[in-house]
Amino acid sequence: MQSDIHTQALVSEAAALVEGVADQFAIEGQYVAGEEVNSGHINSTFLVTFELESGERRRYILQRINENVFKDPLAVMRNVECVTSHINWKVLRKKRGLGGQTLSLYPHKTGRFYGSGEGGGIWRCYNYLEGCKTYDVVENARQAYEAGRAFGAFQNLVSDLPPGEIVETIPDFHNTRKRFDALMGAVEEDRHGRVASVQSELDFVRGSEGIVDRLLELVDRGLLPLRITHNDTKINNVLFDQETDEAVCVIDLDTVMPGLSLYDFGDLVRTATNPAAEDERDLTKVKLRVRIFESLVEGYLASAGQVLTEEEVLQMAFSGRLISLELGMRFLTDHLNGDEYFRIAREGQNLDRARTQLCLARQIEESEEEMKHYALKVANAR
Ligand code: GN1
Ligand code: MG
Repeated sequence: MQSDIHTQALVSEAAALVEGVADQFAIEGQYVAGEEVNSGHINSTFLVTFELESGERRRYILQRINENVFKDPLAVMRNVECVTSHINWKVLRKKRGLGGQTLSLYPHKTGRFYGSGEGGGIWRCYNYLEGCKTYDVVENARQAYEAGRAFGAFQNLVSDLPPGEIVETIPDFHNTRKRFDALMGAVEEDRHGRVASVQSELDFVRGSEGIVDRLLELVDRGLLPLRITHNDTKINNVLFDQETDEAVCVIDLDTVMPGLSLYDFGDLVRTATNPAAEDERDLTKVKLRVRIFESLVEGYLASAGQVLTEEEVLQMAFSGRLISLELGMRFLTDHLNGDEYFRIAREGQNLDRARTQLCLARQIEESEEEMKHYALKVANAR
């Protein structure tokens, strides 16, 4: 389950494209190799190696932003620049304890932190943090604590950024009412004739309609604050130190936008508590591990506890259920629409993903009260 980084060789056309783009960034040395990174459902990601005159090799991450998903990639870049600069400044000047290493963007020859590639697209280049690894599945409570602490620290680090600096690059990204309505629209259209085969999934979603407005209503009533949040807090967006297994930093900042801390915590619950792959076909493997949830709470509150309100703590358990339902709805919508949003490697993959998410949402519902009390207990003990 654990990996340094999974890559695959590039075919010659892609190799030439990647080399051409890499050469336009202010990277020291000569380009020597490029590989594709197999993770993430949205952007195209490459690991590139440069060699210095001394023979030392250094690696970088080159990414092309998916413009089908991010309609305004320059706005994405402005958000990412703002957040990386702010965090770098803070880690250097004030809060060394919150993580020694951070992501940095490299300048492009145009003087910006991005450039366009042959054939279009907006590309950017990050440092590759050596000595780190990611997990698709959390193996133990300590890793969960570390992941919680890392995303809590992120929340803490960006908590004083002026909200006006960060724009909403994907409108209503976590709006669960709109996600519900989009699914119902896809059912109505049934463009690929797939609705008949997903009735039990749809029954579950319809039966859950009562919860899709819950956080939105709390926002309307002024009980939940809008913050700057990460919005894509899957467990494999945390880098762990290969030797100590401590969390080093969080990556994938494209969806940093105004949002709710609960969307971040909920997505962490969704991806960390379940020991099965997101696209697992054997649903008996999908499990809510309550012990992992508890460690996520402990880690998250340890680093973000002082910025969170009581209502945010009260909804931590619910947020895991809601975000699992949300992703269930998103994957199911995409399956019905013919897989146009999430990249797939096999037919039916988005349906499999939807099923695991709905299965997890159901299990969280069963343990929600117990989980809620645990979060309150940890918060009150602080
Ligand atoms: C997408 O590409 P990746 O893995 O970083 C998606 C997230 C989903 C996730 C599900 C911009 O993230 O919202 O939670 O897949 N990103 C976008 O695995 O839609
Ligand atoms: Mg992402």
